[in-house]
Amino acid sequence: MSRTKPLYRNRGGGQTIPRVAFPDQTSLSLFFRERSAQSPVEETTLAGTGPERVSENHRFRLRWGRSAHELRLMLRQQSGPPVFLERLELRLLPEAGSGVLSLADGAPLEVGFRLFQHGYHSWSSTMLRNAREADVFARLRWKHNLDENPETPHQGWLPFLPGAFLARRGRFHSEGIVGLEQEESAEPFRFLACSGADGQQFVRFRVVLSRDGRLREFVVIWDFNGRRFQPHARTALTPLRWYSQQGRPSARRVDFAEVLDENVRVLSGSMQPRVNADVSPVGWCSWYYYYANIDENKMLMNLRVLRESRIPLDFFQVDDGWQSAIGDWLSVNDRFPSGMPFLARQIRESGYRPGLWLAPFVARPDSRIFREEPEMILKDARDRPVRALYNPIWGGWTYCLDVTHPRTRDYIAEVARTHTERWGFELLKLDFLYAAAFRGKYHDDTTTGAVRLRQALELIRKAVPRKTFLLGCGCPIFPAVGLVDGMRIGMDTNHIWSGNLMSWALRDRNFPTLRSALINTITRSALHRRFWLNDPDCLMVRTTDTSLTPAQIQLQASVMALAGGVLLFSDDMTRLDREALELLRRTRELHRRCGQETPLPLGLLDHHFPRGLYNPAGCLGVWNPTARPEWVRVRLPLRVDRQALRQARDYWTGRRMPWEVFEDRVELGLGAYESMVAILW
Ligand code: 9PG
Repeated sequence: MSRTKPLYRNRGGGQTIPRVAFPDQTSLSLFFRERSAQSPVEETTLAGTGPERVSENHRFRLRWGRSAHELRLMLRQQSGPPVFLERLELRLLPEAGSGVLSLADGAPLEVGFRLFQHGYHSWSSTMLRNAREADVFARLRWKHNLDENPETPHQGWLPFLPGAFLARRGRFHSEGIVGLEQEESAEPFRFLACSGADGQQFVRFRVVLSRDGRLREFVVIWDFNGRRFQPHARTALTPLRWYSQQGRPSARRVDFAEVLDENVRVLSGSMQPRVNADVSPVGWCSWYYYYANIDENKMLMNLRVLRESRIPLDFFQVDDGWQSAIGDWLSVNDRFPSGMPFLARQIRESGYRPGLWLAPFVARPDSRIFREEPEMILKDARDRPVRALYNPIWGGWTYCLDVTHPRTRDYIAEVARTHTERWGFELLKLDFLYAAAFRGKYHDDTTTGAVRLRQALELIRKAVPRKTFLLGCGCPIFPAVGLVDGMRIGMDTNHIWSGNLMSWALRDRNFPTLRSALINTITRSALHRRFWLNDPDCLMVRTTDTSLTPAQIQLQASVMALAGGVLLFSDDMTRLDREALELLRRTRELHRRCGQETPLPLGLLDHHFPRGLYNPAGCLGVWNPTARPEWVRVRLPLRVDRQALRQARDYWTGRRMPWEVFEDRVELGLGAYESMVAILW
């Protein structure tokens, strides 16, 4: 049972005014293609009010089902030939009626408000944005498609022009979840909208803010991804849950994180998430020290040191580098001469559950399946293989599979069965899953990206034993709920703190850095134990081969332990000194305590890197993630006992917390990258 209590509710209490009037103050447009998936996009308006809207010039009918906080839509094509659906756009009309999402109502114009922008998949950045920022994506199209939604308009792709001129400020897309907050007025306003998990379309939100902080545009977009739609067919649109509140629920400033937390908790009640583990598992992963340079001997050496260290672990996971080619998951390369069943047995005999990495929906041209089974490879309209990514480590372009083709489905199921039942792996890290949602000429052209991904994951889930731990990675968020046990919720970590020349040149907000990985770990806390167990990516404590400072390493350990998700070590265990091993041990101890709860970010929309995280197991972390000393102010959740705060000690040093405790916050001075974890009881 979660100990997280709702702080206030939308109904009752008299303080809350519903501000969004669905469906009356909205306009609706359907975008589709008539003759083929390549013909021009047409737009039709769905007119009318009340429970039904009908298209003006074509033959669509849309029914509304709505309760206080949920919107359900059903689309039907009345007659005519098949069409290819692109998207449905629902636009809130700020000017219609009284104050529908008119955020600047009564607020001074210069007061900006804040946006909670949620990313499309595991690696996509999730954080605060404000009206003066631009929605900056990587310059290169393929990089955008790698870790953002390829269907979301990509601004500023021209490589030689400074992006700031191209990317308009204040114009954002948020994927699956969006939050808006305007706090600086007499009547603070909060709005949150969230996609349901069982939907057939990805939902995204387009939000346009003017420089002075007013809301200019708010659009909900259901993405049909070009799917074919038959006459008389019906389709349910992904349900939308929303929450809005204006006025002060109590004298104290409520953190937006609490609104998000409460709503994701309610939403997850209508799903069947796989949250079975009492305490989130701990393990070792080969990637962040060895990358693809692994071999049997290195794996056995690490096993031995881990065993001798006596740090209790659940999983030992072999990452990328064992397979004979990307796409050929049934054969190993010659660096694993004794084969994978042997390695799995060695891992089990050391007392750990064996884990294995694979990227089941992509293939490289040098793989057997690419050469011999062309029907398994997804093609575009001009019959060229569809690129999933460019990975220099693998040798370059890597392509998508047609996951709807029966031959591909048989192969994927056979791979999943072989790895688990025949080879003996109990955890599969399924990577680059976003590829199943790419566009192309699919064998089944009635599927959307969200449906293809969900069906492909269902196939794997059904093929493996019930206890198998499936860890999603590079995976769009919503379709995976209920199918994976764990999910990476941030970009790859790294042994650098922040961006380098390359990330700057690419203007890449998802570039793998420790800073970015920790931001997502904090900002996506609400998903943990609601949708699955969050995986913040690996903890690295080495003091050589790293440019991280001891303070940054401790900050990493503080955030990862408090986050309570899957905790994976990823160092060469044979090279860690005593102090580093001791840090692993202590982090694991803290995690044991925090690993049963959903943590709460503190000041989620106060900074891009929120300054604190509260774990209901009685631990409250605060940090300064900057290179200069900082006076840190952290908002407190209602349920934290103020007396306990005054007496708390720092987990790392055992010293009394040097903070000043106020009614609604704590304040303290912290050095560069300094972090503390207060133990409250
Ligand atoms: C294995 C890795 C690790 C890691 C995953 C994922 O664009 N790229 O070339 C690219 C390479 C690696 C990557 C993401 C993108 O990381 O997140 O934990 O398993 O694959 O290859």
